[in-house]
Amino acid sequence: MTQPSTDLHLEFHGEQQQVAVIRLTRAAKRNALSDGLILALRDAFENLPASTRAAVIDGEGPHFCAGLDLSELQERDAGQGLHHSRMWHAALEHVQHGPVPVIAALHGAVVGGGLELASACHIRVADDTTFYALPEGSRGIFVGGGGSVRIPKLIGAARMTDMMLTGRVYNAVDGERIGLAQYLVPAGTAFDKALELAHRVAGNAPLTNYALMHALPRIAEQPADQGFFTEALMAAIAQSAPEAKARVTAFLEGRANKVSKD
Ligand code: 1HE
Repeated sequence: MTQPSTDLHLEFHGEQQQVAVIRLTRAAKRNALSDGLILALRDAFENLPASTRAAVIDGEGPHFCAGLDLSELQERDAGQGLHHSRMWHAALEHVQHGPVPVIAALHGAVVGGGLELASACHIRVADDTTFYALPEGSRGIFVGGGGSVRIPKLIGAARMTDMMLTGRVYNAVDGERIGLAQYLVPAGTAFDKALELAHRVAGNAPLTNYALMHALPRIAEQPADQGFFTEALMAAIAQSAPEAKARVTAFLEGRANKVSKD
């Protein structure tokens, strides 16, 4: 484990401390992701207590995250660049395939590596001030934090190519329209909405959340025949859990909420 970073704040919400809030606290540098901050993020996800059921990531100050700390970019040769990118991959793997679903609360700049971080999360909530860009294209570099794998899954390779070739910036409304965020909320309310969603997610059966984080993305990559088979295995495992049986019984006995459009 690396040294605790003063640029990352961790707190817990809820009676059982079931929701972790992980906040980038480097506002003076627009939450730019230094090596130390990326490693701290990895460690935070690796060491979440067993009581944690969902997490929120947000950023202090007017911007979610300005991406890679460009002041650390200068002195790397090719080999070091390769290892640096793999370090980001390992850290964001802990976000995407860590212990719990992660909800990103977005506002202001969500750019470069900031968008790579957001795209490793399971749900993105953006407020009206949010804007998205991949300035790597104009800086003469390439994405290195998993963006070329994850971002096309959200918006398609054509839109990502356009963002990098032309420096196109998407505003909050268009970002939600193309799939960069699933929720669009008034300015200043992304964190509250993300926290509300995290509490709902935390209330799910753990195996359902596990299936959505670990089985669904793999099934989506599989040929249909294999996908159907993996789905059947996951369905059988999830429904055999005592918690699933208890929840279904509660509904049948009128003790659980109905689906409602309000
Ligand atoms: C930084 C960084 C950074 C700000 N690295 N120091 N990312 C970018 O190319 C985006 C670069 N940043 C910006 O375009 C703007 O800073 C923002 C739109 C995010 C915010 O603008 P603003 O006017 O609110 O802030 P600012 O005055 O530009 O920045 C405040 C300070 O943060 C300033 O330092 P100061 O010492 O002069 O106060 C900036 O230098 C500093 N700062 N962004 C380092 N990114 C795994 S590969 C990923 C590859 C990438 O992410 S490339 C894209 C990098």
